[in-house]
Amino acid sequence: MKLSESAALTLASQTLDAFKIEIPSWGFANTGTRFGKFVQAGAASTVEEKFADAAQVLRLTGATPTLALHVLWDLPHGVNDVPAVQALERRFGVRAGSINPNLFQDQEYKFGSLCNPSAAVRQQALAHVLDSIEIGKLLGSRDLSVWLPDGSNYPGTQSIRKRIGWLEEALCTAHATLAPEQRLLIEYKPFEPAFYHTDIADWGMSAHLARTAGDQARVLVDTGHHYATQNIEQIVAWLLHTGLLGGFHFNDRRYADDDLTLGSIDPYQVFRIFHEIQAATSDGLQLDVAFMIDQSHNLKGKIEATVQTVVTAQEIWLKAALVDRERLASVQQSCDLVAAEELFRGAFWRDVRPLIAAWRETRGLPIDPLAELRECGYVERINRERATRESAVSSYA
Ligand code: RM4
Ligand code: MN
Ligand code: MN
Repeated sequence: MKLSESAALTLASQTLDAFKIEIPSWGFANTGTRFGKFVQAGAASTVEEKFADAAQVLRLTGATPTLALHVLWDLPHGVNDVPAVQALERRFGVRAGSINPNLFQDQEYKFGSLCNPSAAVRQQALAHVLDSIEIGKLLGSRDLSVWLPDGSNYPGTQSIRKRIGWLEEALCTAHATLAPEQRLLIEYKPFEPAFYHTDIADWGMSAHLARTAGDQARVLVDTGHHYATQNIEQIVAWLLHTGLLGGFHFNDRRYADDDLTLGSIDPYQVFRIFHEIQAATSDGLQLDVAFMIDQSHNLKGKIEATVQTVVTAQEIWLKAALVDRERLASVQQSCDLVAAEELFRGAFWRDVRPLIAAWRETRGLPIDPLAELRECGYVERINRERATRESAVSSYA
């Protein structure tokens, strides 16, 4: 049944009020490919600038109360940097979000971090993870997102099974130090930087490690970390069913881990993922899934790309909320394939922008966040102010 206009507006308001997505601090910094890095005058090079930019995105979209932090880039002195971050939280009205240990930049990690054959290097990596957990505790930030670059490039050069054992051991130790409200999210990725084997290559490996580590461990799905034809929403459905879905790193891709803007290549895939989550909620599953963005804006303006991403997420989340699930369940049950597909596609094709504009108006948000960003002069201002200092390029390719 098609909703009346006023029922759709009410549903839109409830849906959008509840929708929050975390933005990454590194999305505001200069990054690039492993070839040229094209620096932007207004790119953030300090954690203060990242918080300032995040506050703009929150002001424009109303949906991004937290900022994901990468320990090495944002808290280079570990727990000692916590008071400074807390001051920024207060000053900019943005909270610290997930904490991301960095296990891929130090020279010691050439042959791996938590899976390195050297016990000393494994210890160093574990100590960094434990520090990151401590940072999370002090900041009151719930999720620790662990991504490892570990793997090998050539067959026969490493014992894959020994490395599994080392990883299990490290994650169990890390899990034991979590505060009761903290979670350990384990991210997988099929390849890159390793090109023969990656120690946590897919969701099955993450799921096993999460179960082994303990009750507070979950799987983190980065949408860019799959082979090209993989059915990501099916993985999501399995993780929902098994209670192991902890969160997402959203981005889009055409080839590999491209870190392009969410929904820029395949918005229908985002819709299908969002549908699985909302269907699970309406089926009564208790979910606690963190929505995070993990993108690298190499060519687009960084704040502009972040705002565009959040707006796209709001649009697609609302489309998924407009699926008539009761009717869908009935046509699924009777195997009326075309009716089911048309109902599903119909929600995807619906232009929800007027509904979102109406919601923004009632919440005192700019009706067109991208236009407001252009008009408010913030980007020009930071381009001027930040142009004078040495431009820092993050090593993140
Ligand atoms: C990895 C992975 C991690 C991210 C790093 C920078 O590919 O997606 O989540 O923190 O890149
Ligand atoms: Mn990621
Ligand atoms: Mn990635």
